[in-house]
Amino acid sequence: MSNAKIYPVPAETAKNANITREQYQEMYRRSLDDADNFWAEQADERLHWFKKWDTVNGSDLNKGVIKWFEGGKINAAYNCLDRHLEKRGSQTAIIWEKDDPKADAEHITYRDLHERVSRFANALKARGVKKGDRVCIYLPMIPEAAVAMLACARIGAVHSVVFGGFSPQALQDRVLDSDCHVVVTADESVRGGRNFPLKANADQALQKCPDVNTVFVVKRTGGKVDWQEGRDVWYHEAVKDASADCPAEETDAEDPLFILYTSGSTGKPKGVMHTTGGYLLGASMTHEYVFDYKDGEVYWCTADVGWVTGHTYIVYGPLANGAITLMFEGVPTFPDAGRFWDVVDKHDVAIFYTAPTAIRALMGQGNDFVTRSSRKSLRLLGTVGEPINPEAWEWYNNVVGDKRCPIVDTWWQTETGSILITPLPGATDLKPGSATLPFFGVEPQLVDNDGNLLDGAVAGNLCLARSWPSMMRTVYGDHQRFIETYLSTYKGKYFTGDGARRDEDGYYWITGRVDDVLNVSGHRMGTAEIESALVLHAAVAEAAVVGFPHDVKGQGIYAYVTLMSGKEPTDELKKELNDLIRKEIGAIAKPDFIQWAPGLPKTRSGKIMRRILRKVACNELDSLGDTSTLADPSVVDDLIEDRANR
Ligand code: 6R9
Repeated sequence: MSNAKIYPVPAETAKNANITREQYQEMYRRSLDDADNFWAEQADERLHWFKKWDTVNGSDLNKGVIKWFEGGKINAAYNCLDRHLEKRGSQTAIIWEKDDPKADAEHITYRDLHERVSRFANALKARGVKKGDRVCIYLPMIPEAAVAMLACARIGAVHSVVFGGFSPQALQDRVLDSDCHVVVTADESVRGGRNFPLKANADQALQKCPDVNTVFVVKRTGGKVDWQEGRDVWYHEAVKDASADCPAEETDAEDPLFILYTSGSTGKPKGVMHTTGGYLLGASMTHEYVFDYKDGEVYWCTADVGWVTGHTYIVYGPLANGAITLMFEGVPTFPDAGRFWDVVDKHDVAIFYTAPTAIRALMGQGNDFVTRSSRKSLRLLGTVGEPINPEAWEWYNNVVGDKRCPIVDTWWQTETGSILITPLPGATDLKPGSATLPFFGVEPQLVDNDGNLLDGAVAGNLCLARSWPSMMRTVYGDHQRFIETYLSTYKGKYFTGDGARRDEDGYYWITGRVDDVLNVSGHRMGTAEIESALVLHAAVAEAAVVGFPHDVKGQGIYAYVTLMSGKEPTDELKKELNDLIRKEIGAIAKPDFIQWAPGLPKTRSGKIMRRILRKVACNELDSLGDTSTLADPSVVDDLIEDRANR
């Protein structure tokens, strides 16, 4: 895109930037050419170590070994709390903006947070949680989510946060896969003025989890809950009885910090495992440099803590840097589509980080919801989760940012732990729709399908040629799957699953997934997961799910369903299938379209030709491509005839 519009770094931003253009170039070169020293200096400067490491980088992508700062002793909660107490104990750490716009926000200081974390850490210990044990956190966007994460980190336990919007079945799968014996939940969650029965979901999920011996329940609404004596414990009672003194465990840099499940192209969601030292370094460094964070500023990332963005950019990154992080319980459209900007004014937010899907949805509601607010505190905007179309970028820039706030379009993944391709506001000229340039230590490469390295301005499969500190270490319980999924497609490189284009300025333009992963409103889902849910229905013989472009959600979900012979395709059945998906995965995975397909296009060897199904779902009938290898080409005509979204 040689004709792409360029937005130079504003002079004001350049003048005060944490990283200038010259610094970026110098540091980037050094991060590749003198990597061990570069990372050792960063780790030394930004983190507190009980004991320094023996080896900076012990990774070998060919062998599937990823290790950073091995032998170092460190604690993530100590870095996010204790070391700030002297200088900023009475500074706000977390601003909690509740769902109800009229409710007072809660300001939690670093000292308060330290105490809350220590108490809950002791409460966990009192229920037998030890270093290395997994603890499942199934909470809404309330401060206790951050407290519970940090309490685990404090004692060396491994948290596994499950998004509060996931179904009981999805929760059960995750609790079992990581063998959690303790779950932290709330009576109800509150979103958009409505209450949702979180504890009831957890109860249902845990019916088949006999090893769960403790469920801590945060009282959020006071709604009625069932109670299992012996297992269930009120959070507020547990912390009241616990001591506020809990020394931080001296964990190894390579001890696990958390597991977070994410969807891949095949099978069940994978437990992506991150360890302590490298992850925290990536989180802290990117938070300061990418968001150009200055002491005392209010920083707001709108993600849910159930996703990696919430982990790294609501909790670990900002708190490691002693920042003020805003946590929002509600939704962008309640009580109306101006809520984000009202909250920005209410708390003088300087840095605002959200997803393109939210921007597109709000853009569709008109400018008045934005312009009624002042937004004068805003200094920097960010996006994450999916490619942003230039139109949405321009609106974000012109209307939300009043043309004075640089936008950082940040590319990264659950697996990468922290931002890898991104502008730095004081160093990088922007092009709408491009995530621009690699962060320090990141060596992106584009390869063709045979793995040949592509040079210059070209499109290809996005790989990373070397390990970086916050990279995932393994798939929990299945290291072979880690190697096969990420390190085997292109030997010696990490394969992202994304396609990208590099332009003549070396800027990267992420084009989206090249595998069978969908990105719906920034949520990752495997087509295989949705298909597995559909075929659980007794009337369904076979199902194939593909994505199609969707104006607001980025991608929509299109399901082709073949029924057992003799079964009637009815609206009632469609509803049952939707309910089934809601039950198995969650409402976010509900298809936009279900098409009854008497047959699916298959090769003679029985492989479903998804390429064709995608074309039909996208209404791109002129470019179906070669159908000659189909066992029965007439199947395609039937599909076209009956398509659901023309
Ligand atoms: C952080 C996060 C990862 C996938 C990734 C890619 C897409 C994320 C993007 C982006 C274009 C960006 N993605 N950021 N695509 N531009 N700035 O979202 O993690 O949920 O694991 O999703 O999201 O396709 O591979 P995760």
